Amino acid sequence: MNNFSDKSSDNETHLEGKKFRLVVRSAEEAVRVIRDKLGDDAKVLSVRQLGGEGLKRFISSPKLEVIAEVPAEEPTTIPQQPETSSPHKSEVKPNSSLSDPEIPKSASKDEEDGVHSYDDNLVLLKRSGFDPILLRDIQSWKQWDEIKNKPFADVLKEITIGLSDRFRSAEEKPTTNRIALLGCPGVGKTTTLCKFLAHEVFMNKSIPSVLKVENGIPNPDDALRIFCEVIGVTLFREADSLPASSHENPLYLDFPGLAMNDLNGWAEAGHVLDSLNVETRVLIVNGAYERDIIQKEIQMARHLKATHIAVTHFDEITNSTKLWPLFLNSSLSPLCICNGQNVTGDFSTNVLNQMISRTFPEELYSRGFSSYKKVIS
Ligand SMILES: Nc1nc2c(ncn2[C@@H]2O[C@H](COP(=O)(O)OP(=O)(O)OP(=O)(O)O)[C@@H](O)[C@H]2O)c(=O)[nH]1
Ligand SMILES: [Mg+2]
Repeated sequence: MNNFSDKSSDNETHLEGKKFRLVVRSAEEAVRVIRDKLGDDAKVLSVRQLGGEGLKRFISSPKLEVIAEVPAEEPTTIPQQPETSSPHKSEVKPNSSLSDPEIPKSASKDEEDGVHSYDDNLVLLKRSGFDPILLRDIQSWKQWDEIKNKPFADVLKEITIGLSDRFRSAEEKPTTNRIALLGCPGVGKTTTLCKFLAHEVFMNKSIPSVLKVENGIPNPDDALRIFCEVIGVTLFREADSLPASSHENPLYLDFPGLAMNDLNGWAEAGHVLDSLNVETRVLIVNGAYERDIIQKEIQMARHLKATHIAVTHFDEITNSTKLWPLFLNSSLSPLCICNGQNVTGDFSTNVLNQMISRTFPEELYSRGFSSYKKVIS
């Protein structure tokens, strides 16, 4: 990785195909430095906040680390991704966050022999922390009778295929130019909004705006205000003066937390969204919460006609299998998964890959299930 401070700007032919790291205090500074030093073709690969995690930490010392690349004219090798995370680039990796299953000795022997009974397979899945409701759903699949007595590696493969097919066959609702992020207090709405803003500004090169809605509930905005200043986004507090929204100028709406049992509050938020012509209504849920709570949030979100769902705190989840039934059985389109507090990254819109990568513990994969990668590529 190169650093600007090490480079002389008159050496431009040597810049091609290289990556550069710069630390800036604003998006405007980043754009200027990249254009002046690297030229118009340079692309931003990733942006990360420096100085601690979370919005609150960000405001004490707002600095951004930007990784930019000058494309090679004829690239001969695939450029390496920087270490910082970038949306849409999630890789499928086995998960090690679920508790390791205590695999019965007899099962290991069976597996060596390639022989498995139906019961052994279920025991292995249960012991690995596999969600009981998901397991029940899977047992109701038409092809389960064929799958269930296969060797364990094949059972995992078939489950991966079955889940992926069901995920893909659900209707994928496109997003519109006005996007509201809604949900219970403290679930990560504003942090997720900031991640989208950073992605719009740096990756999509669009000019988003933000409307902060109060709706009778206080919605303090110091952190959001400073973040918007740093990345050059206008923050509106009144709907009267909003600019027209378009693909290049999307509008994001930051709502205060809606109390779980306050049905009127959810319905009222829905009316506000109707009056502002906001069609994309994203329910933000904390994936680390109990399934019943998330289920209740999904029910409440019907009162404001939510269209999409985004899951935060995926980094803190020990068992993501509970999320499958929520994704597959609610009518909300999965929009993104958030993996941490970093307000400029740590999220991916490739929800399927994220889910598959956390569905089975590594221990299960390592038991001879080498072909799973081919299934979801
Ligand atoms: N580990 C982790 N923390 C997160 C994630 N998303 C948000 N947080 C943290 O969760 C806390 C709440 O985040 P906010 O974005 O302020 O939540 P909010 O829903 O806007 O909260 P209210 O506006 O008060 O309702 C902050 O400490 C965030 O840093 C995530 O994906 N992973
Ligand atoms: Mg908030």
